[in-house]
Amino acid sequence: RLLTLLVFIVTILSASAQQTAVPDISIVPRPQHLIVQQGNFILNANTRLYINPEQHFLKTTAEQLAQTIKTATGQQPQVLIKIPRKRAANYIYLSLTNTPDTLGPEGYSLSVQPTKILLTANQPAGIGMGIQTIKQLLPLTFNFTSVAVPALEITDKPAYSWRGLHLDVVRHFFPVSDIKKYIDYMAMYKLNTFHWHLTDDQGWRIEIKKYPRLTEVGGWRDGTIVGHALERPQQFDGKKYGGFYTQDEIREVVQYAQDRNITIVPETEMPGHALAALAAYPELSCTGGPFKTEQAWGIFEDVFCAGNEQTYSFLEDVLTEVAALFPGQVLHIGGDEVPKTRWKACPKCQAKIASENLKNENELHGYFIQRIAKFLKTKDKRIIGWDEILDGGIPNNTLIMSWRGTAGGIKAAEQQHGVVMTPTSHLYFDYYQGVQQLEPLAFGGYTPLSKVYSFNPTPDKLTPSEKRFIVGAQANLWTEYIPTFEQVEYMLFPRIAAASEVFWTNPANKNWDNFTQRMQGQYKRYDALGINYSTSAYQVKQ
Ligand code: TNX
Repeated sequence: RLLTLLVFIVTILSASAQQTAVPDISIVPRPQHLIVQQGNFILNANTRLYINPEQHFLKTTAEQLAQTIKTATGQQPQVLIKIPRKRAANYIYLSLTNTPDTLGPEGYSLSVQPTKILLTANQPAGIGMGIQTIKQLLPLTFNFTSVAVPALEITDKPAYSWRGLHLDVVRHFFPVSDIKKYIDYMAMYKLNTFHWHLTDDQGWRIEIKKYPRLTEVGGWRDGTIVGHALERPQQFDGKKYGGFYTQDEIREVVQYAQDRNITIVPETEMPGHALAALAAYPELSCTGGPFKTEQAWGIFEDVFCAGNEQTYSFLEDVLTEVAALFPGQVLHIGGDEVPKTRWKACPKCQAKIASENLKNENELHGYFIQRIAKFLKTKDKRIIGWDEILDGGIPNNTLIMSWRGTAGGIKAAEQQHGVVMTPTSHLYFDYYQGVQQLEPLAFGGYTPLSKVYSFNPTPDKLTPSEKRFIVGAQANLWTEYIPTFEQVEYMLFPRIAAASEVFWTNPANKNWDNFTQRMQGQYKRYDALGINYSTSAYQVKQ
């Protein structure tokens, strides 16, 4: 008793002597409903963290919150697996509930009261999303013994179910530690789909047990790409460059993402952008090669040979391994930028066109994609492809990634295919975000923060029933001009924040001025996290 009293007095004294952090409310993406109330919840070393004992699976997520609390208060609460006592105070309680069941798979409701913080959701992913909101209510610096979290009520859920971010690890390679950071950044902004671009002309980055040469040969090239290597020979260093992920590493990343409610959609490019694979196995081309893993970027005429049966058995083997590694239901099979030059000149391709009653090489492209889709269906997977695949006809249940503007997506929705909008015009983060002369070399194009923010994934011209086929949107980060992870961060931040609001927040709640105000709080967080963000949105116009 005496001891308790003593502890109590010491706590009171130290609390009054030390600083209390009062974070501002600058949540991004903006929640659907937010009401700020009187008072604060005081988070300190006495704060308890509970999860519902019937929901053990919330433990991993709760531990992530415990770690953030440690960063804020210096003390990491233990996760207690029980219901808090009725009269308990100063606790956080996470639990799933079916009432109200209007929150959907990722929605949550957060109630911060002076005595407790209650986070409820219908499904575990909702708890994960709510925790991201709590994190944004806490400071990111040490040395506060307590934090005053403003009392508030939030009910929140996403506008779109596919909130994607893509990373090209081919043009430049990033190790697992960087990929995990990338995933953390996605989680921070409630993004849920990581499109991992793993194969292309300039490299093959995923270990395939049956075809070791894919990474032994295709994983490496003779020099780094800085822009057009061939146009800028002075920047071409001629040093062996590359890398790949082992299957163990892939599994590790998949688990890491899963713990943060992120699904990975791996991309295995076909039939184009395939030179790394052809360098390893030239017999899969129309001409027989030889080939080298490409050093420049571009569109190349040598692609997988669609007339060669070996191509299909090879790709089926590869996709069997890929399908086993990634538990998500969707696999990306590329399909973009496929020159038909080789197929035109290839007797086997012409024979295939005749035997399958196809009209031309475009239909052969369609045949190719459909055959792969059919195979993947036997593995219980559905495909997504770049909008070019619409041209050759696609099976039901195929998703379209509309990158050449929104036209492909509109066409796909009209044909009742699911659509992810990712137009170069608004969501290409390899493009400049400020005045070109003041920016580091980038791909071209111009996608400033305000333009990203202004995007509406659902085109007005669609009918209400067609609109339902827009499953979401995604930002893409191609890395031809991005050799380091520091540069990845620069291209990503703060545009990722604008994109998250496009994907999560209802259009009626979006407001540019309000967003830029909240961004001031976000920039402080980037500083605390040591993120290399761009301030180009604040450039003085020349
Ligand atoms: C087009 S987007 C490509 C990529 C490039 C990108 C650069 C797409 C499906 N294909 O191969 O990296 O432009 O912005």
